[in-house]
Amino acid sequence: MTQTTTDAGGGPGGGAGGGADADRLQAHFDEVIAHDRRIEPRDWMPDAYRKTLVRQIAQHAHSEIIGMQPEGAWITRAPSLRRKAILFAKVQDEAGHGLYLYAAAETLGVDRADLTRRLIEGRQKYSSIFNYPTLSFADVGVIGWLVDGAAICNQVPLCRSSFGPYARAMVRICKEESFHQRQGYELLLTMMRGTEAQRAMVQDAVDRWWWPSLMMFGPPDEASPNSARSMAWKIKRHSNDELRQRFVDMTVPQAEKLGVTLPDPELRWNAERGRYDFGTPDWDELKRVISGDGPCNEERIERRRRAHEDGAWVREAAAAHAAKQAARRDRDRDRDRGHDRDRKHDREAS
Ligand code: BYC
Repeated sequence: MTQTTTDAGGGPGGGAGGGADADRLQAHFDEVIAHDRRIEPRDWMPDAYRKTLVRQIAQHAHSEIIGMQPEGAWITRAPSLRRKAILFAKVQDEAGHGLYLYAAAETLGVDRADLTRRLIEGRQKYSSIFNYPTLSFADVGVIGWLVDGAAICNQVPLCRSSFGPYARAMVRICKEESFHQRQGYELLLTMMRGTEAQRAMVQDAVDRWWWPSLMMFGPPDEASPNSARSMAWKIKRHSNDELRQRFVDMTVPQAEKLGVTLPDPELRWNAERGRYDFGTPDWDELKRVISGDGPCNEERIERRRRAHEDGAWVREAAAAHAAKQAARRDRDRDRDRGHDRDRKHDREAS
């Protein structure tokens, strides 16, 4: 079982100072990692570990928030009240995931407003998958099945990540993601039992989302600059390729049951490996999408920027309300202290 470590005297600065102190702090950190215990926000940690976590957790949080857009576009066009209520709840869950993750990032000494600014200014990334358009309601089902399915493969191991707040946030997120995946699969099963046109919509959506879903796991291991260090620190528990393979192995039987084909002529069972062989994603496409040149990058960021600006009055109102409450609490405390003083004075006088 994973345990929590004690404070080794670090704090958000993360600098170990020099000499024996630095060695002692580094040795403690290494021991915590080696014994599969957890680093907590007040523990000392190397600056590069902190930086890697901020990068990954912020990207993850941004992905959840930007990820509300492709499916959110279908809330007003859902085919029934039941589907609308389900989609509403799912998109709302994603907002919640973003909030847990921003909160986890803030324990590392960064500010959520600053992270949002970095996203809007294109200085921080979010998952490539959310730069593809949702063209039909079948896309909502396929996002649940494939995108949330890929997210589960990637994120269940993150529940054992070495940084406590991230690992704990992931436990709750994964529970909700697995519910999301089942709702997507159930929607697709329903459509596959429907008309010929509905089955064609599902197949078309699967054809469009299959390869982008495989790209969610990141570049191949030999082109993944961060993996080795993140795995040594037990932030990431498996390599990009290993998780991609797990996703394929999990998904192929589900596709067969659903009655859809996956758009990969090289996909076949390899009895020797006991795993599926599959084709190579278009890594140039992934690079283009990550660097801002996907089908919907501009639209997604513009929408996020507008939502942030439109929401400024809510943040200002909440801050003004909090300030008023704090001032009222101070006034009440001063008044109570005044009453206590008067009563003491009366007692002494009588
Ligand atoms: N898209 O060295 P690598 C969800 C970047 S939300 C964009 O392998 P790392 C959901 C990578 O950041 C799903 N960028 O990196 C929400 C790095 O760039 P920088 C989000 C990508 O970090 C709503 C560079 O490429 N999930 O499920 O070791 C509705 C080199 O890559 C991508 C997470 O965020 C990509 N696909 O591994 C429905 C999970 N891939 O930062 C569903 C947490 C790579 O050096 N994150 N890059 O400039 C991770 O597990 C890891 O960060 C990754 C990448 C596996 C994604």
